[in-house]
Amino acid sequence: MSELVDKLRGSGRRALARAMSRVDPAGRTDPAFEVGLRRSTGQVPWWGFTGPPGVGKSTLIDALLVRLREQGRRIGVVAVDPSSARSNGALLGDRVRMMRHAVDDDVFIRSLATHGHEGGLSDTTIHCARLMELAGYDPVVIETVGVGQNELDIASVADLCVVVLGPGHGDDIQLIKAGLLEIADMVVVNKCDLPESHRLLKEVREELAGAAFARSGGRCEPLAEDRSGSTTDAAGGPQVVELEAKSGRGVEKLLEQLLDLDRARRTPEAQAVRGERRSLGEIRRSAMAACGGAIERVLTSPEAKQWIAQLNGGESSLDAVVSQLAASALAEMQQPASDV
Ligand SMILES: Nc1nc2c(ncn2[C@@H]2O[C@H](COP(=O)(O)OP(=O)(O)OP(=O)(O)O)[C@@H](O)[C@H]2O)c(=O)[nH]1
Ligand SMILES: [Mg+2]
Repeated sequence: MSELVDKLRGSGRRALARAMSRVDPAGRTDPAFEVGLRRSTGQVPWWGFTGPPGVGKSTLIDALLVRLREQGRRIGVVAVDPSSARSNGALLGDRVRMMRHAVDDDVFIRSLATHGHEGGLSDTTIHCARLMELAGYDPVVIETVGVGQNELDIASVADLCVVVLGPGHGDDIQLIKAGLLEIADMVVVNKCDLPESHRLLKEVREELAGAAFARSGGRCEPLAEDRSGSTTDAAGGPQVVELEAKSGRGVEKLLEQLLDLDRARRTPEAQAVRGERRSLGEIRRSAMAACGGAIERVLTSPEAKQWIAQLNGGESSLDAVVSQLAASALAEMQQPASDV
């Protein structure tokens, strides 16, 4: 397996596409391959773009791709779609948006459906990003749709989080309230060619000012204008960038800021933090999935019927039933896979 990992190092798109087909969407990737991949990656910061559907994430990434290609960079893009909420047509949308790069050997775009993974991110996303890194794509960009609290998962995977918002997407304010801004290294307000963007910008800045006020323990920290013209709060909050992805206005400046952040995240210290954070996220996601699956299986067993009757008849407390369930689920998880 490690030879396969070695072969992929700096490989072309055909080899990479073949390797990706080995990454099982159900998450049962060969453990030795997975270990080899993990050991051989982690140097490249991954750039995450998240935000409501249709806000312009793919258009923005496409515009960044053009500029990164001019700098001679090879870029990998993983576009994740929550399959439950979207049609196949929409999934194709990301590719269409970035179609002009399809013939470019140095841009690799992979669209992934999430197959019910609540966080929108699955092990497959991470494996694909690792494969791209191994094949020499740098940066690796991950696009996810911010549809709710679970989307905050991107923060455990990406090293640099760009939250994209836009006027006319009614759920923006809810997302802001749901903590989306907290995971942002940068907040992009896109579609600033539309007049309604002023209101959104105002709301975002107010929310960030409120968060900065809370962080500083109640001192008033005014929003400061940095040298590139975007605003940042003095208490270390994210920068707010005004953008028109479609016309390209503001993209150059955003890229400069992204590259600055990217450089800062290539130190050995940042790499160590990244490794720990990714591993914690992977363990958490896998363990949650395994526990959830085992609990569901036990709940449909004859044993569970007894517990339900006992609870219903007032013979057991809920705590007692949950303890029994947990013990049975644990035993289930510890059985060899062939016994399950
Ligand atoms: N007016 C305006 N429209 C834009 C701008 N950027 C993108 N759009 C349009 O917004 C629509 C959605 O763009 P996408 O890039 O597909 O948005 P997305 O966030 O990737 O969408 P999903 O992947 O489906 O969530 C398209 O019709 C774009 O042309 C902009 O700066 N101004
Ligand atoms: Mg998109």
